[in-house]
Amino acid sequence: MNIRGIIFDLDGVLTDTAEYHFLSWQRLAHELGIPFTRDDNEHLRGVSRRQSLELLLKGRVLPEDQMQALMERKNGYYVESLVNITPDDLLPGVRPLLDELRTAGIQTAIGSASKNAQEVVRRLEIGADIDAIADGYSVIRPKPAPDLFVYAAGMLRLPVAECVVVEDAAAGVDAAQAAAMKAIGLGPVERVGHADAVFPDLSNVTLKDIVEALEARP
Ligand code: B16
Ligand code: MG
Repeated sequence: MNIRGIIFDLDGVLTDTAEYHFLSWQRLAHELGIPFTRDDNEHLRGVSRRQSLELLLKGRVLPEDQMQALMERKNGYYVESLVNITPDDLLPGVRPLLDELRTAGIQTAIGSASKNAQEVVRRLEIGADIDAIADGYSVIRPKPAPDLFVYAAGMLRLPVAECVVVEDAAAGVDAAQAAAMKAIGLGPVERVGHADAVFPDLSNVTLKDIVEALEARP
């Protein structure tokens, strides 16, 4: 395939903001008297803010104004923690891969469910390496709907068939495939084994590795 664009998920792919999401949801859960563990947090990987709250509430249904207030409270805690993010928080392999893609003339985008993606990109200081950001404000339907990645490809002005998605969440891999894009899954096969190619993370992963891994799949 002729790869002209790579669309990266943010949390779990370029950086690990999952810990900050965890601490923020845990603080909220504690205030509400609801148990919330690291295992519970794994189920929130790549999941939208609203769906995360619904999972945290374990089926309890609250009036809409209370849902909004709880999402805002959690986001306040999360935003407070973003001051800790520096370029050192780029996950292993990200910096060299972004440099290689820039040299190779491959376009790059972010396709993140987060409404805080712009701020995280700013703090990671990768704005100059990324050609387009599709985030939690870009589309209505969250992953696994294909919308966010189709939107990102549109921002790059590339056909979906020439874009590859890199994702750490099962719903993100589903979204890429629903958008008719090849998906690189990062993490355990139990989570992302349905991707077109799987790596543990981006450490030492080159453009050639990505192309060869995708070509190796029938
Ligand atoms: P926010 P990604 C996702 O980021 C996170 O993995 C997920 O835990 C979070 O709930 C979601 O963004 C929304 O984030 O509350 O900041 O809008 O993996 O899609 O980059
Ligand atoms: Mg993710």
